[in-house]
Amino acid sequence: MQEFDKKEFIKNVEEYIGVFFRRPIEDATKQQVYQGVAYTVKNMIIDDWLETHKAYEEQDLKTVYYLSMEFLVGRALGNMITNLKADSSIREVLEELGYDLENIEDEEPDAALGNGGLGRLAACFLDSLSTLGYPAYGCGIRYKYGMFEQRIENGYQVEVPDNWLKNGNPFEIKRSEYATTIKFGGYVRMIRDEFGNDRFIQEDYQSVRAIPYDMPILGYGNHVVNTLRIWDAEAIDTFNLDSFDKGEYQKAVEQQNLARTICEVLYPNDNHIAGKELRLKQQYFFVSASIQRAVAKYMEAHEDIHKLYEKVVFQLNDTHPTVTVPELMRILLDDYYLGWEEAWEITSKTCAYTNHTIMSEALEKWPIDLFKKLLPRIYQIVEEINRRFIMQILSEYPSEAKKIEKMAILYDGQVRMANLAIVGSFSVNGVAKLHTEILMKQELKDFYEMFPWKFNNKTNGITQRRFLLHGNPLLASWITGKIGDGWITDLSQMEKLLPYIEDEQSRKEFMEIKYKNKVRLAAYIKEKNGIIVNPDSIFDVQVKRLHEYKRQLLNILHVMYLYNQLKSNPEMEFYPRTFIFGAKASAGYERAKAIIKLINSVAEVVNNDETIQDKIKIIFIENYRVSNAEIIFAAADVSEQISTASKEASGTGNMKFMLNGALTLGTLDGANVEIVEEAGAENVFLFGLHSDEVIEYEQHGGYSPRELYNSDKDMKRVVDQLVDGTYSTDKSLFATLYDSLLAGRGGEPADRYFILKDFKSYLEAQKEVEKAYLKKESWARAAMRNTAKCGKFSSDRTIEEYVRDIWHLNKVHL
Ligand code: DL6
Repeated sequence: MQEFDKKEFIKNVEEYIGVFFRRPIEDATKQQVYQGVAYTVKNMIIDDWLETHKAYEEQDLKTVYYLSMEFLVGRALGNMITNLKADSSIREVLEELGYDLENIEDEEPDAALGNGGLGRLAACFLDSLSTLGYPAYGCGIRYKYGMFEQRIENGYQVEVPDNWLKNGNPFEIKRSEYATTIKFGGYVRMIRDEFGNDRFIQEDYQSVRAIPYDMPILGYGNHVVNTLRIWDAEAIDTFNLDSFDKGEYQKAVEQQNLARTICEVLYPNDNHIAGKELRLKQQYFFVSASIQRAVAKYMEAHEDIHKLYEKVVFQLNDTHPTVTVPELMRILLDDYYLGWEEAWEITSKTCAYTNHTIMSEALEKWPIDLFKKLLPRIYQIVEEINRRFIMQILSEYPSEAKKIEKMAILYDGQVRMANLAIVGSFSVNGVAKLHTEILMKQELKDFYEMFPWKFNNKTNGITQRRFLLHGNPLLASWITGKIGDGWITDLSQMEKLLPYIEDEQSRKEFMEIKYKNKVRLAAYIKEKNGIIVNPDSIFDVQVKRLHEYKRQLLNILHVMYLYNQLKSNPEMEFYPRTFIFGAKASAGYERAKAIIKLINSVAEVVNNDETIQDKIKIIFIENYRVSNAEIIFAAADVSEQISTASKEASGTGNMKFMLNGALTLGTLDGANVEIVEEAGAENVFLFGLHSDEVIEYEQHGGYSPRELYNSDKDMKRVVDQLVDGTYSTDKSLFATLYDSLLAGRGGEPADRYFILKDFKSYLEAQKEVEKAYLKKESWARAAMRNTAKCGKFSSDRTIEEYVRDIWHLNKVHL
């Protein structure tokens, strides 16, 4: 990266626009200017990208391959400009050309290659790895269609395909030279080679070509550029006459179709596994391509495959890439002709697994028949891993037959991916203290007893560069003015803000910035929703995927309750509140979609009821995604983190709100527990059952929500309003939600997520929020304290812990 040269920059932008669009810049569309700027910015980092990789090779550094089905990177341009520290120079140049940087950034579609927290975590990790100077590849899939675009029509969610590549992607580079072949199906034949050894070969398979596209991941101001490598599929044999003649026409067509479908679309399920064959194909496709390439790259510079783990570590982001374990075994056994024990030693010293959920519907299991048909050689290897593992269980626990039932990899006609991941990895981590504890004490108890040394916790984190420096420039520069810019790469320095909490002027400035950010969000809402919201009201925000365990239903039931109160007592003391929601529901998740419709139906009634004088506004932000998230976090007063205790593994939105000075209203779940530890319980609003209480109820068949409902008239009223026509002329519209609270379904207990159980305590906590907000000075203190104490939640800290305890990487010297 050279010094910023304004003339050169303009010349480059003009040249790109000329070459690509045959237009002078004056006539270019905004999209064309964006492309010109994006190519120019990429050009500014190309040399650093090359230099970084040269240095990795020269210094022979160990590399982490972060294998993930999802990378929710969002937009790249703004982030690169931030990390290049070129924000003000480029902003100035664009202004001279008559453009506003934000407007140009808005031309870039989000790279929405992920659902929610898991994918965004992967993106934050890449940012931190580069900023800290550690060698890393993100390995994933180049979905043609990412997370769907959400439109709200008549209050309903409508899914529109996200054609994010329609204008091309200026930041990617196709690397055809690293294409690899991936085989599916067929059968495995054993042959005896010339040295008398048994070899396994796959025959009569279908194959596709995996082609990598590389995207640069730039560190902050340090010239380090790592790579996000996403794989696309291409057909190997297009119609060749040869296969046509041999009657293999059908096969050629099938191979084409396979290539066309494999990377077509991201499965839009969060914490829920659809179990479709195509999904398993996607998993094996990107894993096999990434592992083959990683091993080949290692062997280009090293001689001894036995030492692979000294230079390579594969981190499995949830169970989705678990086929890494048998795939690496396959490569070592079949391509490098190693014996089982030596192959296993290498594999189990190279793979590490992160668990991101305990939700049973998210635990991956594949029917053996499907697995075997699609991946016959991989299945054979899994069978052998399982056989040996069962022997080990039998020898360690000779009198505990139950252990096999619980721990076997192959059981009851299924391949249990978490079990395979644990057995094949040297490290198993959870993503927040509480989550890891639950894994060790409950969900994975037997594995923990058998392999205690594998288990560890790595509390999630987020990158302050995107979610403060880029997303909240006003606050970022105020902080830098007070404590210097060290926080950008060392978030623990935020503690230096603590003394300013006692300074009245600083508190005033801090809250003025919050107010301006609320005005910015209000303008966005006015533009997108056509609704005017009052920036003086409390901005109470819940943005995240829609899932019953995240309890958006609890939130809206509380709003319905408040509305009832105001209607029956218009003069009651009430501080105006704007309830802001943003959430996508999986396309097939009926109850989640009904909750979206309910929020919008309540909004329709309440927002248009003049008698309540705008005291409550309800806003549903359409198409919640990384780019609009940045402005939402900056504007929030209250951060709703209200999942049923024990269900949210960590949460990361909670950290982004805290960073931006919002106060958490939450349960003691996931990383909220650690937020309380850092911010102090007096600066957080807690309510609800604790995780051990929830688990206790679950183990003993739940509780009786109907009793509660019958004994609490306010609760009864809001629950009844789901089906009495208050919010819909069609009284059956929300019956599914009513039933979920009171009746349950198909063996599922009523109120599985303890919404009614926690209702009263949530109402009380909400009342506390209102009271606290009225005390302006102490609210400002608490808000500042949240920002000042968020140091722990930087993904830089998380990555340093992964490096220290799991990956053992060294920093590059440039
Ligand atoms: O670890 C990242 C993120 C956590 O913050 C969330 O609490 C958790 O729900 C999420 N887990 C998943 C599990 N996925 N599947 N499938 O998305 O991980």
